[in-house]
Amino acid sequence: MRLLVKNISSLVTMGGKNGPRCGSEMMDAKIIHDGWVAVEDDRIMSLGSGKAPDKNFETVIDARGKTVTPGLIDPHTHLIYGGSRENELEMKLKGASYIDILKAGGGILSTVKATRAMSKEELKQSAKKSLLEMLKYGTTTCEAKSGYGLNLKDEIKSLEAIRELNFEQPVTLIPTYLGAHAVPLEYKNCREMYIKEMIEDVIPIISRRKLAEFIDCFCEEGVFSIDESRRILKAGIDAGLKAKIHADEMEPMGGARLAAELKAVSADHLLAADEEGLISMRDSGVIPVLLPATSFYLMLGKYADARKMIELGLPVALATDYNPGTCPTESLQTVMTFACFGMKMAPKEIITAMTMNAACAISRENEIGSIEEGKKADIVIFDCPNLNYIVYHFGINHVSIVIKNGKIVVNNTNGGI
Ligand code: IZC
Ligand code: ZN
Repeated sequence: MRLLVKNISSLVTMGGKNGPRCGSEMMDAKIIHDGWVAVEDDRIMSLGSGKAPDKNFETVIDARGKTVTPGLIDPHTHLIYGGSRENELEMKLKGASYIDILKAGGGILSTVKATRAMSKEELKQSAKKSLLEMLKYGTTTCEAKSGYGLNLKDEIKSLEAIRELNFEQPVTLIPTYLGAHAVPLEYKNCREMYIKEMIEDVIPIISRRKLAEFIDCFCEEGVFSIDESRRILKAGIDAGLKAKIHADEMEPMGGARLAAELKAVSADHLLAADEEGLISMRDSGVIPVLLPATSFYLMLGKYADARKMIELGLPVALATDYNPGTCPTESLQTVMTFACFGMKMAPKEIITAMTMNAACAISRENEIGSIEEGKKADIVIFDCPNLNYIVYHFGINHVSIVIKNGKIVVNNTNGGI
């Protein structure tokens, strides 16, 4: 199957090294004007500017007036869960904090109850709806965490759901084990036993069955301490998993430094990270994954300091944090709004953070994250004349066409391509 996208007003290739784009490099999105991209089967065959090749293509898309980018990559989602938490809204408006609600047995723990009550099939059906939504907004790959089972059986159920979903719908999923998301109620008075069971029983099984590629830990005041997080993540690393960490979101815990010490692939959130922690991340090659839609939704009145991270030379990535409590949105276009107007990131930095740097945050930079010869043909066509326009005109879906593995999977043009 051969497909051609031609007459592209603005082709954002992200070409160059398959690796993190650090600091000022994030402004270099390698944009081609009047471009074209040729696809063969699931790969990008060639690209250029000016006159497109006129070989026999089965499908030709005219992208005049449009902007084309690599498929968006969401490197932090809590995809697999049961129920929803709109009941917490009024408590929040009255001033209850996220941690207050969790300590009262709500928050994550109420989602755990709903998730345990659902079968794997039910969880998959629910996640499929979200994945279709992601795809419509331009996401072609996402990381997906477990973390609402919090026992061997239900964590495995969640990770198996992720594995199976990879074959049942177009979005590529990267599985992460997040048993250290909260201490489940039944271990409330013996948290050490829960940690020991994760380390001695659950992690070895998940690793042996190759159910996860990453291990993550919610390192936060009132959830898991630095020492506990270190033990859990180390156990995962020793078992062959790569590390991610929810770090320094609300309280400055030293999560950024721990990520550097463990050579984690990413440290996520980082609102309260100090400069020393950020520098240690930079020097150890840890990707900061920022989640500004969550900061907005938690009404924190502040965002992670993206400008400082870029100034320090870090390769910032962006994600939704899609989850039922602190960020119920699948849309990376929504995240663009908060990245720009909350964190003052420029559109070129934002697209770098949602493509190449996001690919690095899930160790997929050799396969996806840019439009270059030989890469997977994951491509989004936005009905916008240039990149700035996507961010500028906010609150709507700009996607015209999504191509995944060389196939059109979303088409909002009424068939008139
Ligand atoms: O369900 O509250 N922050 N984990 C860490 C979450 C948010 C998800 C949730
Ligand atoms: Zn999260």
